[in-house]
Amino acid sequence: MSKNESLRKKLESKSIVKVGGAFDAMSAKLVESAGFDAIWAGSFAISATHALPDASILTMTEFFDVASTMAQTCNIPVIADCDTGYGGPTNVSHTVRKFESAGVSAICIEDKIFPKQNSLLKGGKQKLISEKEFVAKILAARDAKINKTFMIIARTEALIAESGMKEAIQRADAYENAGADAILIHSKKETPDEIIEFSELWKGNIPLVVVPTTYPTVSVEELIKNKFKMVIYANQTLRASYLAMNKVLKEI
Ligand code: SPV
Ligand code: MG
Repeated sequence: MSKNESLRKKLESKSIVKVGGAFDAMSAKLVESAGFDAIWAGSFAISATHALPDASILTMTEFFDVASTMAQTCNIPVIADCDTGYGGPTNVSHTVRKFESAGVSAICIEDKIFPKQNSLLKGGKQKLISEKEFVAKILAARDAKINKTFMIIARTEALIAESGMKEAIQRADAYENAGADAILIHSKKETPDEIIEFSELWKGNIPLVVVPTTYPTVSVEELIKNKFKMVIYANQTLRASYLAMNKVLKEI
């Protein structure tokens, strides 16, 4: 079974798919050895390893090099965080072709303006592109994939941008109708209330994904109870390595 098929199968058969964030092949291997279902090649962590902020500064090729090395070295699926898709629909088409042919199993693109700022940045300016513009990116992504098992995860930042629950639901519907294979609903709140409200109101039929960085105490059971099918622990390996390296270096 291909890694793409295994990700699809896990989404169907498991109560929830657990994804661990990584920033290079070594951290990705550690995520794999720890028993996670898939690897998140996160833009925050990969930018940080270049001593850069998560603000659309690295190029698509730089993110691609990291994700493709992970895909070459790991036996579990890699999900690449492709930010805003590195441009318009044509850039998204090219991105899908590159990442899919390198053995990455899914890309995630988000509905913010380029250049974007990290969703959790204190005082960050979070601006969305229009629903119509983002739908055009999803259509381009859907049409560019060669194998139907490759996944396009559409991430709405409507709650991050404080555009309201109604806007988040409407966008998730539009993205599903455009051909997204999953919806990532992101929140910067310190409790899961907002994403739980979203899951109660949204009547979509594709898997719902969360990144509980600001509400890390939410239990997997609570996520399962609220119909979430994938949870991404986005930058734990980065934080762990930063703390460990700092400690060891200071002790020398
Ligand atoms: C990342 O890990 O790059 C993400 C998740 O996109 S977050 O940092 O929460 O925006
Ligand atoms: Mg990111």
